[in-house]
Amino acid sequence: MEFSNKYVVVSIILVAVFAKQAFAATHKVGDSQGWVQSIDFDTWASKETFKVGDTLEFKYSTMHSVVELNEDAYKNCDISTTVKSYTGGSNTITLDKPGTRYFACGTSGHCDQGMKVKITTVAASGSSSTPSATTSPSSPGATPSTSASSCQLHFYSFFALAASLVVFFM
Ligand SMILES: [Cu+2]
Repeated sequence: MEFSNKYVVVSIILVAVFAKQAFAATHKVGDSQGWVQSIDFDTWASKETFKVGDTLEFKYSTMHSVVELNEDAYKNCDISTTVKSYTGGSNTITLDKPGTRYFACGTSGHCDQGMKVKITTVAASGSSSTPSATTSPSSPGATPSTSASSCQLHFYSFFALAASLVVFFM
């Protein structure tokens, strides 16, 4: 009896560890189209929930790049003063803390054409703590995305994995 109790504890720990990882989602900017000029990225971002630990994935052709800007530079599409810049066609950026980060394309003129996105990251713990400041003015009819439900699917598959491990060792 004591023996199996030990595995119950181990399984709970396993589930907790896997669940934490499973909830870290990857957000592909622009979904299947990627980082291009023809997407309204504010609308895209409004359908996503960005949590600490999640990653942003930028995929783009060589005519583009990614620059991280401060708020003022973002508003003015001033790509001359960057916080950080990324090139190469594929970049993964980790959202390591709560707050708002600003990204644009570093190619001249592209930011003005709409290649810009504001990402507001919320704390990962409280799953229902949506920030009050993430309202996007350009998306009145946006529906919630499927990323939350895919997170849950991951969670349940990891739970099943952990549970089967426990059964196996018992
Ligand atoms: Cu561009």
